[in-house]
Amino acid sequence: MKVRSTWATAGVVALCSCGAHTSAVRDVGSGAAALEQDWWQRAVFYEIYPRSFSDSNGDGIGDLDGIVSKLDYLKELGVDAIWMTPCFPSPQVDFGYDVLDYENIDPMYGSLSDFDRLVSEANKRGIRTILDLVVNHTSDKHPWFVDSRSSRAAAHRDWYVWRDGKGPGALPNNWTSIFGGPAWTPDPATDQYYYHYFFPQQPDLNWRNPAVQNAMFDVTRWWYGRGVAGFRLDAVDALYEDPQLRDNPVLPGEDLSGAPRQEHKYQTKLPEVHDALRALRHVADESRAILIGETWTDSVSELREYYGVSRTEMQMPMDLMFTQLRFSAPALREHIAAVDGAGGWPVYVIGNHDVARARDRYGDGQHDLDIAKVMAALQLTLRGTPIMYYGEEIGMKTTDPVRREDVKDPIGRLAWPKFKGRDGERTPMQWDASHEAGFTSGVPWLPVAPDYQSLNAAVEGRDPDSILELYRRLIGIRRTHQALLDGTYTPLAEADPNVLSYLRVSGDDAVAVALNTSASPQDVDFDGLQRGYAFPETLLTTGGSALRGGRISLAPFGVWIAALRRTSSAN
Ligand code: TEU
Ligand code: CA
Repeated sequence: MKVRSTWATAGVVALCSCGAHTSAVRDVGSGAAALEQDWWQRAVFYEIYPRSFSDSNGDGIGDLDGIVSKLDYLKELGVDAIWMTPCFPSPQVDFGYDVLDYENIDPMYGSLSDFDRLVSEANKRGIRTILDLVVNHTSDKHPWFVDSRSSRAAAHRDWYVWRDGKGPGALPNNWTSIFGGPAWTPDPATDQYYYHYFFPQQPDLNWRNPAVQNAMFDVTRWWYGRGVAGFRLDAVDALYEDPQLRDNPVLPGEDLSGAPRQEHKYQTKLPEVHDALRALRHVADESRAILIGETWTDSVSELREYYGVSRTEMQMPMDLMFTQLRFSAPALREHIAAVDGAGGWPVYVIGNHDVARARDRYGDGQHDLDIAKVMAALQLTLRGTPIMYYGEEIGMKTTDPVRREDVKDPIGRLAWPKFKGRDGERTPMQWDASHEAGFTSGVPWLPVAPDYQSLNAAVEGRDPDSILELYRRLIGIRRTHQALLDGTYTPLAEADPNVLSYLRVSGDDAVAVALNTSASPQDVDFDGLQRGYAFPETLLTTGGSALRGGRISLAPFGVWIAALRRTSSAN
C-alpha cells in the first residue's frame, strides 16, 4: 500500500522529465565559489583498527605496511583522512590503549620509518593521517608510572593519582572502573592506592599537574613534526577527577562486573576538561592540526560544549549519540536537527571499534543490508563530517567469539556471557575470498568472519549493486556537489513517519535527499520544489526508487538523491 506523504510546498512547481537515472555528477569546480571551508569539513574520514586491517608479514596481526598496501583502495573509495587506533609500544592489555612509549611505534605494527613512509604515501594520495592519542592514562609499564610507584618521593609520583585508603583495607572512596571493579588498586610498596578509570594496567594521569600537561603537549608536537594532521583524543571526558574524592551516586542495576552501577559523576565530565582541551587546541593550532574528540555525551548541549567558547576547543567532537539512535525517520530527524542546530560543525559516526557494527545495530534482523545502505546515504549527505569505520563500506557484521576461551578483549572475559566484549566489531577486514579473506597469509589474531567468501571488497567491487559501490558513488556525489559539502540542512516532510527527507543548499547548488526507513514502498509528493528549486536531476537511487509524475516513489528502504537548480523566481 503506497503511503502518500507530501513535502511542505512553498516553492515553484517545475519538474524536468528526467527519469530515474544516475547522471554523470557535475564537477562542482566549474563556476563554484571557492569554499572557505577547512579541509576537515569537506573530508571523509575512515577509522582503521590497524591490528585487523591488513597483515603484511604473516604474523596474523595487521600492521603499517599492510595499511600502505591498501592506500589505493582507500583512495578509490574516496577517503580523505585515516584515523588509526593506537600503534604506540604497549603491553596490549587493552590492545594499545595502554601506552608505554608515546614517541614510537610498537614493533608488531612496524617502525617509525614505516610510519613515516605511511604518512608520505598517504599524502601522495591526498590522504591525511590522524593518530589516536591516549591522553587520560598510560600503561602501568610506562617509565613514568614505573618511577611514580617506586617511591612517594619519586619525580613522577604526582604524575598519577595516588591516595591513602580511608583505613586498613578501606579504599579512598566508592569509585569503580568503567571496566568493572574498584577504580583504586593498592600499591603495597608505598602503602597507597592509585586511581584508574579503566583497567588497573591503565593508571590515570594527573592532569592537574602542569608537568603532565606539558609532557602531553610535547607528545603532540613530536607527532605533528612527523606530519600527523591531528589526533583523535581518547576518553577526554575522563581527564579530571573530583579533588575531594566525593563518592559517586549509586544507580539501580549492575555494572560489567556485577557490582552496583554508578553514575561516574566525580570521575568524568568535570569542567576542568575544557581548560585542558583549550590548551591542547592551542598547541594544535601551532601546526594547523585538528582535534577529534571521543565525546560520549548524554545530550546535544553537552556535545556543544566540546567545541568550546568561540570554538577554541576541539574542531571535531564526535556525535557518538548517533550510534545509539533507533533506525526510524522521526528519531533520526529529531536528533539530526538538534545536532545541526547546535552551532558547531557536526561529526557523524555510525560505528567504531567499541560498539557492535552499524549493520547489526541499526538493522531489524531481516533487512540489515538495505538499512545499512540507507545509513550510508544518510551519513554521507548530512551537513557535517562523516567518520566511517573500516568494513562498514562492505557491510561487515558483528562476529562475536563463540566461547569464552576465544575472547581476546579483557572486558569480554570479565563480563562473559552478559557482555562478550568488543572482538565482534574488530574482526579482520574482508578483502577477498582467498586464505583468511586476504587479511593475512598466517593465522589471524581474531578469526575472520565466516561470511567472507561472499562478503568481501573484491566481490563487491565487481557488483554494481553492492554496498561498496554505493559508498563509492555516494562519496563521489558528495565530493562534487557544493551543497553536500558546505550546504545548509533543511528538513522536509517533517511529519512523515517513514521517509526522512531534506534539502542541502549552497548558493545555486541544491541537493534533495529522500530516504525510506520502512519496509514498505513510500510515495513522497514532489509537488513543491522547496523555496524555488526545480529541475531535479537524479544523482542516485536504489531499489528502483524514482521520480514519477511529480512524486518520488521510494522502494522499501529506498534512497533517492537529486540535484536541483534555483529557479529565476527563487527568493
Ligand atoms: O573508550 C573510552 C570509553 O569507553 C569512555 O570514553 C567511556 O565510554 C566514557 O568515558 C563514558 O563517559 C576509549 C577507547 O575507544 C577504548 O577502545 C578503550 O578501551 C578506552 O578508551 C580506554 O583507553
Ligand atoms: Ca583521568
